[in-house]
Amino acid sequence: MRIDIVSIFPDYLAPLGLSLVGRAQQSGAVTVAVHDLRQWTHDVHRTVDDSPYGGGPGMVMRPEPWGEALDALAEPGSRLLVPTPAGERFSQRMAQRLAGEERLIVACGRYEGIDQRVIDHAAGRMSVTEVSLGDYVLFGGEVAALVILEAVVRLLPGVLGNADSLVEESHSSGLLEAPLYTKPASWRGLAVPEVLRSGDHARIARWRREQALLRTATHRPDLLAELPADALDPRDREV
Ligand code: 6GU
Repeated sequence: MRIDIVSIFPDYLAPLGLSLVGRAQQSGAVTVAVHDLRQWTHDVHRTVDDSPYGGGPGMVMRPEPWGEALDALAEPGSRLLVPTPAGERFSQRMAQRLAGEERLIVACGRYEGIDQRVIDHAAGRMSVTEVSLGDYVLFGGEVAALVILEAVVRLLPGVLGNADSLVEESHSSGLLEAPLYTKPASWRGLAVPEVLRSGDHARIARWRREQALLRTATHRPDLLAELPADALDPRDREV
């Protein structure tokens, strides 16, 4: 996968060179290029924003630099991602779909957002997804891009050593993951649940399923309500 990110704060994306996303770049699973939007400005002030038509607070990103950026970066098959609190809600399912793309371009807006014509024009030549992390407002799309790309890159083939951890983890089943424990068996007077040390794999699987259901009911009842009817078996309903 190739990912091009456009931002007026390219340094904000530096963490993509670190840790496991950095390693995924070294291994060739993904290529990430960060571009400064201002390279596509032509005035001496390298202007990227202006006041909104129709009035209102703040500034809006002008369309010209974005248009030139997308002219330079778009290839057949590119998908444009635009992080915005007005977008479709990001989810593990969206991460899985995005992990199947060949090329992503991420347009990180600042201020109140990007002139809508940039998105409308881009939609005439490529797939466009406006994506939101949740119901709160950030200063710009950069941190959202970090979140989205980390979720996508870890799903790419060869990035996670253990593919099983993708099957078991929170959200892949529609439920939150059960609590985890490691050594020591007793810590500050708190014991690891006995069942996990029993070696009885069927009992352990049952316990984890119960814990996942209880946690989901407590923390995210909305997820339980969304589960398809066949996702719960009769034993689940006893929990
Ligand atoms: Cl994707 N962008 C911005 N600027 N704010 C957000 C967001 C995205 N998701 C939630 N808040």
